[in-house]
Amino acid sequence: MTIIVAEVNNNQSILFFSGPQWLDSLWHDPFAKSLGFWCSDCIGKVKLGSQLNQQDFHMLPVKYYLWAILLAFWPWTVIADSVVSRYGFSVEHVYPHDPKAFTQGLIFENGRLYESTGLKGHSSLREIDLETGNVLRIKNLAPKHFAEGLTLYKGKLYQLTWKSGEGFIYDFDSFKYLEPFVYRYGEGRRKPWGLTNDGKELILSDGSSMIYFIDPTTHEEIRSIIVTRYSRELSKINELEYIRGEIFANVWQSDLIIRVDPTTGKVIGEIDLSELYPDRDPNEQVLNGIAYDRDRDRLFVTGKKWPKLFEIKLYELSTLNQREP
Ligand SMILES: [Ca+2]
Repeated sequence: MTIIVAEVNNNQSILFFSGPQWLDSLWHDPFAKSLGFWCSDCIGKVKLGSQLNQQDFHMLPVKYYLWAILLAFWPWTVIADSVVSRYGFSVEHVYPHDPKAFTQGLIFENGRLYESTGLKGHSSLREIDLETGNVLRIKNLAPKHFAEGLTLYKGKLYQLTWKSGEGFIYDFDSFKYLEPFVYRYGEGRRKPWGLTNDGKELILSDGSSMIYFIDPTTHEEIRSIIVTRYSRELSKINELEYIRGEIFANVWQSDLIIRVDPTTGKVIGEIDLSELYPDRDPNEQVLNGIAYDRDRDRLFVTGKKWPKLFEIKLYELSTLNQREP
């Protein structure tokens, strides 16, 4: 049997195969850009676009066979309520964005964008005119800092740094530095990535599958969730935006934005943005940066060193309720 895996729009996948074998199970992992399959006498996981011959199946690691056994006894009724809605998008407006800005945090407030840019020697806090992309105000960080996520909570801007051990809190109106944002969440080494808030607590990611809820005053961790997609942990959670009761999140090096239930950590929706800016450098110019205009219900997205920032509108494509592990 030969299987050829192709990918068409919106992560829809097509399998072409010769031979009479019936595929008993098929699951698609867009984050690994792979397809898993399980047929009457085979089990495997292949990258999209690849070609496999039957003899390759016997070369697959033992763990896939163990996975097959697990799948056979998987309690499908438990998964039945794990529904991930899929969203398409339309581009409403395209705005200029500084192609040197290594976007790590992005928010929208009072008609303007506020951005945290990363990389040592290039890290900054910026106020940006949406229409022109012009930087209206900038606070450059010391070269030793690598800035990360950004959020606005009760008149104060909270900006993370990746490895400096603490972040910065500024007065929103004056950009004046007020005090450090002390990292007290989690355990062990703390290297935060993304930041947002729900009006009560700061919400922080660190590149793992964890999302932490933090008291804005004491900086103590209140609770945490583990992001899961079809009961599997999903890591590399990056830039965040709290939007109408959900956490929207970039997943590092992925073209998908996930929508996470803040109570359970379950992925309840995903937006495929692979067609948004296809001309980018796939290694460096990764999708990162979500901002929301509450007053006009506008959603803005961009990426690291993207020359453009997009206002997009979402529409529901379908609801997946696959028999996925
Ligand atoms: Ca954001």
